[in-house]
Amino acid sequence: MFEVDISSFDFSKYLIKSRTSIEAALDASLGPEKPEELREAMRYSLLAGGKRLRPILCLAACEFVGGKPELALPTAVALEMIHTMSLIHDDLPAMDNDDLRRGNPTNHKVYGEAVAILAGDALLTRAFEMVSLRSPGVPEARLLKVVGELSLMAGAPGLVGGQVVDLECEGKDVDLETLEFIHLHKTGALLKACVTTGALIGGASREVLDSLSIYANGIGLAFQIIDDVLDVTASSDVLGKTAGKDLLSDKTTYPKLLGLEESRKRAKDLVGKAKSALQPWNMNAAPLLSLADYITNRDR
Ligand code: GRG
Repeated sequence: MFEVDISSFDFSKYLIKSRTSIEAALDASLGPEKPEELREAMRYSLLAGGKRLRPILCLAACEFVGGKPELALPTAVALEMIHTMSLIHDDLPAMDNDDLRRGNPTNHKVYGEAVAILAGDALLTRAFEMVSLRSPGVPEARLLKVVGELSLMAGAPGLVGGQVVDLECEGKDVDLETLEFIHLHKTGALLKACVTTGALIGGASREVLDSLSIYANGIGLAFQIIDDVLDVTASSDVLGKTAGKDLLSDKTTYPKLLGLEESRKRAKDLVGKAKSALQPWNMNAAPLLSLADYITNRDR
């Protein structure tokens, strides 16, 4: 089997370079919207920092299949817009009711609930505009597939469905199977969309897409397990969001069901399997392999 040596890959440099191009594209993506308050509310959350893991994954998947990452940049921006929209709505009083996000007061604390909901709506719809109308140089047939993938992963079969089950389960005893369903939909679906859309733009074959789906499912679940672990072990200052929130809202999490050590081990195993799915392909795998490790080693 083909083994990829990533020891000479400078991942820190890669992260800085990717984040720099993503921040510039995010900044340029919000035009002179009217009214001003909507524009401000959209910019407030979209440009508030964050790890930018989703757009980076999209660019890395495009590179993996031999595509030019700059062609995937508008879709990478779209993914960050959908993610940011989901955070704004998740923080609302009707959902997680949180005051702190990315180290700042949440959107509705600054702009009020109505504008926060509408800023989320505007980011979600702008995401589809980025793909369908603002992706020069990408064949339309590929863009159509990307739109389809984003619709599925963000909607009822993905994020929205996962969030509904998550809310329904608050305060109830939840088994591992239900918890895995929540994590794979609420968090994993969008991470999967990052990988598949980047690969679609790069022109991936069905076989490569299948391997990338296995990779994406593994890192998606591992990402949320580590999120559960960090909720217990990290401070609000480091996380930029309220720590200890899961215990407070009586949520079932991996640490609650399996303990911290077993949760960490499970995330590590998932990442190992995710990386193995890429091994058969003699492609530009160093960024995706390093991103998988980053998911389990991160502290925020
Ligand atoms: C997308 C149509 C549509 C609706 C949204 C509110 C909702 C439905 C879903 C909630 C999804 C949610 C907030 C899942 C949690 C995902 C998660 C672990 C977020 C934290 O991601 P990080 O750590 O955050 O990557 P940063 O700030 O670094 O980007």
